Amino acid sequence: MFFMATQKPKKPEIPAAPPSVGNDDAVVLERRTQRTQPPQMYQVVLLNDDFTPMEFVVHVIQEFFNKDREMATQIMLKIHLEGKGICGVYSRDVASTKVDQVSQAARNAGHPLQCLSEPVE
Ligand code: TYC
Repeated sequence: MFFMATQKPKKPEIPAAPPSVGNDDAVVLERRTQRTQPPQMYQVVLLNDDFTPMEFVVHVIQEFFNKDREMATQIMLKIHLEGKGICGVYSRDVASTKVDQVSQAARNAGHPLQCLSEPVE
């Protein structure tokens, strides 16, 4: 069995700009192209603290942000030296899931590691 659409798909409407009057009194209708904004992206950030072992942070970055050991170590050292560091950039839902996963892993291991996400400028 198959179903047929009952309505023709509608073309997206492009809003017409309000009529403007030119020098010669002619009415000009401008077309404005509709532009869809790309979705807001979110960077997932780890914060430094004095207690979480470096090895655990490297493991977390490898595990949840799919970095190799060398890159994970570089990111961890940057956080250690500068206070915070970006581990990855994702859509809002994925970023939120990463924050939850990292926070849970840190809690389970008894470390105070803080993870958050923030909109990319
Ligand atoms: N500063 C921690 C230490 O010296 C290491 C560390 C790095 C902790 C990065 C958290 O996000 C972090 N053991």
